[in-house]
Amino acid sequence: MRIDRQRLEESFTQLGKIGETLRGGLTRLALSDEDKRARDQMAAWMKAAGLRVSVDQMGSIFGERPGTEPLPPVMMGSHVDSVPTGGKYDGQLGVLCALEAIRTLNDQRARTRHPVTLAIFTNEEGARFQPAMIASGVMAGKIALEDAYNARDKDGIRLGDELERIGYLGPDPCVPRPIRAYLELHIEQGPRLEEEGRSVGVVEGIVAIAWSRLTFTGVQDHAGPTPMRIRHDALLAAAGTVRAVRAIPARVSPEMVATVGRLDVSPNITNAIPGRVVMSVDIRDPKDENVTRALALLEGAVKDAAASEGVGYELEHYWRVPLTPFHPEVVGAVEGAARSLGVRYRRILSGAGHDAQYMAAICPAGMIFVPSRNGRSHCEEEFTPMDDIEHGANTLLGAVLELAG
Ligand code: HGY
Ligand code: MN
Ligand code: MN
Repeated sequence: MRIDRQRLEESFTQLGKIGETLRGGLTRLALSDEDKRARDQMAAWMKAAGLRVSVDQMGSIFGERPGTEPLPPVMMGSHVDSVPTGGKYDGQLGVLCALEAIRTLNDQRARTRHPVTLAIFTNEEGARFQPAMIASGVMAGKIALEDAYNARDKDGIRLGDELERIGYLGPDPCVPRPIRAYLELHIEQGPRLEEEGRSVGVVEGIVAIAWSRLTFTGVQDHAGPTPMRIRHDALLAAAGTVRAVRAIPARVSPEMVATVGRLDVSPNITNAIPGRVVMSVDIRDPKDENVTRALALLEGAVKDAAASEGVGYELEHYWRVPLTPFHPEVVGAVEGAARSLGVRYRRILSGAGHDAQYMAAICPAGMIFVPSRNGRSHCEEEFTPMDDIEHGANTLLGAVLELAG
């Protein structure tokens, strides 16, 4: 049984038009009008595939294909929201390969013991609303529903209000449910598979992730008459901290990554000394204890930067996900499918977070990676060749058949 490459490619092209950027990337922020249109398109395709479609309280969409027995479903999921000027493969590829797997089961009139469900999780990217993976986080019982509803974007708009506005505030409780296994096909977003000429990554787990929000409060003042000796410049403390964050991984572990991606300066004009800076810190490592050590180093660097410039600070570690190993049975099913297809694969750890990370807390979970050209992602250059997508989608189909019986 093989997926229909042509049909998959057509759906990819069509869905990719929703939120497409001039340079061929994707800007489809969670709960935006583009996200709504993509959700509506996916719901229509799911209905056309005969799936029973439902929406939960976090707006996640589920399409269930019945099994022959009343058993917990095998769920294939990912997300359709993107980062600003992101790519068309991150998230979108996973939901479309899952749809194609179901369409293939329908073509072949295949009957599985367990039902097979397609899941589309809300706000995986954490680009518009923090933290990332918020809907699977609520479902896994790691994030309170009210806290998720109260998450606000940079314009102060509430997640809960946006769910209502686009018509995806669903009735179904967003709580753990019986799931036989969760599978997510995703792009690697790193260079390894391509470097080694492999089409498929059998993902063994996801690294530990910590997000912090850091606010420096200095003294806003006039850039002209204020002598240097009496300044308390919030941006100077922030600049020192950006360099300190960059230096942390080398002091902790070769696998560690640390990133300052967001820097909001106010009042952010030429002729005023910045009184306030808000910045993000993203730290990841395969070992939880290394992340904890890095956060302690961050704390020290922030204290020094604030003290030397005489500014105040607030450092909030607001999101932490532990190293998440995937379930051996699911990893085995993925590896078995790749092997029986004869595709070149390797076992691999994910440096990016995914909904599978939270799903692993409530059911056996696993992932399938396909290569990213030059390892690039979260950018308009994101690309995966169709041959690799075909191998990945067939691996997904094989793993689902194995797990659903
Ligand atoms: O942050 C991540 O790793 C994912 O792209 N949300
Ligand atoms: Mn993703
Ligand atoms: Mn992403």
